[in-house]
Amino acid sequence: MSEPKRPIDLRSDTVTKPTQAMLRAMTEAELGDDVYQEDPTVNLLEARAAALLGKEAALFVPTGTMGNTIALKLNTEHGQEVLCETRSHVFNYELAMMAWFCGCLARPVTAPSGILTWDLLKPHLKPLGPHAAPTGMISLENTHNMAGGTVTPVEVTDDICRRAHHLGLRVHIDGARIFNAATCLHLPAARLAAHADTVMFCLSKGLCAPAGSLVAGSRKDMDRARLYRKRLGGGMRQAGILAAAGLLALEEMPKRLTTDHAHARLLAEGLARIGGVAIDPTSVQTNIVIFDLSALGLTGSECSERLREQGVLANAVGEYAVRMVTHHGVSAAECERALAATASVLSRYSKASR
Ligand code: TLP
Repeated sequence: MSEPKRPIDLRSDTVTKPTQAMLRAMTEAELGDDVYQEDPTVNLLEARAAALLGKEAALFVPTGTMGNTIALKLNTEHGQEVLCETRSHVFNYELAMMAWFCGCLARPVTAPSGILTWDLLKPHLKPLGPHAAPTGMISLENTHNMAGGTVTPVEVTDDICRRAHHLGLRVHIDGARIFNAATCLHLPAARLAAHADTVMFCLSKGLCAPAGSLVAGSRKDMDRARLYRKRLGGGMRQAGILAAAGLLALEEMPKRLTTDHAHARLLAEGLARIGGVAIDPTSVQTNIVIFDLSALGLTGSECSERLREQGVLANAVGEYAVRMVTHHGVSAAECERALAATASVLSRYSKASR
């Protein structure tokens, strides 16, 4: 009997597994108690991350959500508003942590392609008034996940930072996938975050580490961040086991992200050829492909179910939208197979909708 084929998992780049080299490094890592700041591997990772992001210091945190929460807390006071994009992760996917932990209200601003500009933000800026909560900060997302992995041009980020600072407002970048953005722009990640006050990036997405993210910023902010991390229960002990994988993730993995981006383009171009699928392949800049099925009257969750039966995993991300994310664990051949499965599933609906 032939082995059943493993599913092609396009749900997210979070499903990536550590490489053999990472697993080896994890068993060999030098360890200490990181709450005492005595884990040499964590210390090394934090120094390396700070250097790569061009900041004075960085802090290792278990998740991107905790990193964003800490950064938002550093940049705001209770009772302020946080300007963020309508589809942003900090607004929709972090269990209202900006309200729960930071005491702030999100002020969502809709941007085409998820790319906020000063012109879009400006009408929403507010001083303290008898009725209005003042704007405390701006949170950007680069790449923008739910806008389809779009990349903010560096001039746009610079402009927002410069004008925000002029008004005394701080800027955070949710750079969960900042290395994908840097790869797309052919720029170092440090350049993308050059003028932001804080930046968070994840090791556990396209970079394949099993867990962990980093927040980077000024030394003073990172000292405070360490206390917030402890309050949130994120003070890990021999975390060097994870940091060892993180160091390799930073060393080895950014250079292979172009492959994920090429695979995403391949998926997008194939999807665009399937009748009833709405997607502009030229808008796919990184490793995230979001397509719309409203012309077929097929919901995202139904499509996801039908694809699962064909051995393809993809998440619904809207009533009629489905997301496919490429990563280290999927080859070009598997993308082709996923496309064939999608075409086969959707052909039933295109007939039904005629
Ligand atoms: N994104 C996950 C889901 O939570 C949606 C995914 O599968 O894409 N910022 C951005 C832009 C993210 O995409 C994510 C995770 C996070 C922050 C949070 O990271 P974790 O999952 O480590 O808390």
